[in-house]
Amino acid sequence: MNKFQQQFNEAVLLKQKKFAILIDPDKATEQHLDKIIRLSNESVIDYFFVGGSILVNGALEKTIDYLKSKTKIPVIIFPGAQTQVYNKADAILLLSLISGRNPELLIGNHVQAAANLKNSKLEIMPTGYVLIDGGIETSVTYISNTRPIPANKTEIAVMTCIAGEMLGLKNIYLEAGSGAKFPVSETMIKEVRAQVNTPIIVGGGITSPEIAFKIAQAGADILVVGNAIEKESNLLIGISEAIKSVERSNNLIK
Ligand code: 1GP
Repeated sequence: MNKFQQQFNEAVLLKQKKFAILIDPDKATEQHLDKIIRLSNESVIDYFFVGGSILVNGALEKTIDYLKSKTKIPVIIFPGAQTQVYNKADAILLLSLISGRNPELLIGNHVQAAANLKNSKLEIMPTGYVLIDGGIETSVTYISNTRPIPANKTEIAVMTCIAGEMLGLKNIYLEAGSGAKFPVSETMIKEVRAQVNTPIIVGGGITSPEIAFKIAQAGADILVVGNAIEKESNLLIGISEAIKSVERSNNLIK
């Protein structure tokens, strides 16, 4: 039933590290997707996350159909809006923007989307979405009309994540925002890891294997990379290798 949530939970228990590539349907040409799919077969990619802040009508469906026709890698919708629900994906992150104080993104949109989600066959993955300042104003802070948690306010981030877990959210997503100048800090990831038991997803500003390595080592269970791979698709090989090397060294230590 909850296949993907179980995989995420197992990643925490077994100290596995998962790698997700974020595909923005508006930017994804077939040529780009083909390249990513080919490279994905040569290295380890665990998930495609698909979604964007603003989407042209039909782009989400088209991208998911294309991925599904060409690869077996699971597709998880990472919705930028309540309309981004499509049955052919495998699962959807049901995001509650718990770092913000915008009621629509805490519960309003969920009410609007509830009937659609209930009728879909998607696995619903309740996720506390926590925006952390990544050094520039990103689309998500602008569109959500919320302020991110300052990068050095680890305590606020930790308490936000604890509250999210206590409210019953199954995953925590620490998000520096697409195109962030700097990713979520290792200190913050380590502290959150020490205080919550849910899987921790980290994204935004992961632009190199070195950064991915540090983020995985700090305690992220699932790492999400978008922009860097959009610009240079070959990077996914090095990033995948860096993430999986942390998993291997964890398993040696066990
Ligand atoms: C996913 O928004 C991120 O959490 C993706 O960020 O595009 O900076 O990799 P980048």
